[in-house]
Amino acid sequence: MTIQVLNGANLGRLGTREPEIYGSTTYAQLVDVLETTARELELDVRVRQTDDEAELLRWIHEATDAGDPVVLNPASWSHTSVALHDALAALNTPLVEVHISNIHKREAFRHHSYVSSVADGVIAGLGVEGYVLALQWMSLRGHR
Ligand code: CA2
Repeated sequence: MTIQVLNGANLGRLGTREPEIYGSTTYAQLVDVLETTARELELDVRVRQTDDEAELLRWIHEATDAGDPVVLNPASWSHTSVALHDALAALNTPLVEVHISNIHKREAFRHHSYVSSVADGVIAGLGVEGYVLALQWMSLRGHR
């Protein structure tokens, strides 16, 4: 079983602008941190990012078929995508939604997420450490 850490639109640009909102960690550094954390927790993880919503849907279908847990930062698709909600509703493994920023402290259009109602848990506003916490929860729950 592999924990799929999936990242949506524009997160590959992390660390290049808006450090006051998203911090200064680059996407490559985030991948490094998560791979190191996974080794320490003896978890098998795969970290990916896409700017293509269809590709993200495909990865979720693959995780569903493989029975893989998912840590997901859906980025802007959180606020727009019923297709993402529908794909995730079919996932029969743990799902943690992660947002680097606290979406509830920001513009009103970010306050609703189509993902939260099908997630086991939501972490928002704790920076990139939110992903580490999600992996720790997976480990505590024995999802490895
Ligand atoms: O806080 C989060 O993690 C978000 O999911 C990030 C999304 C945003 O649309 C959500 O409302 C909240 C934005 C991802 C774009 O990230 C960038 C970061 C730095 C530079 C460019 C893009």
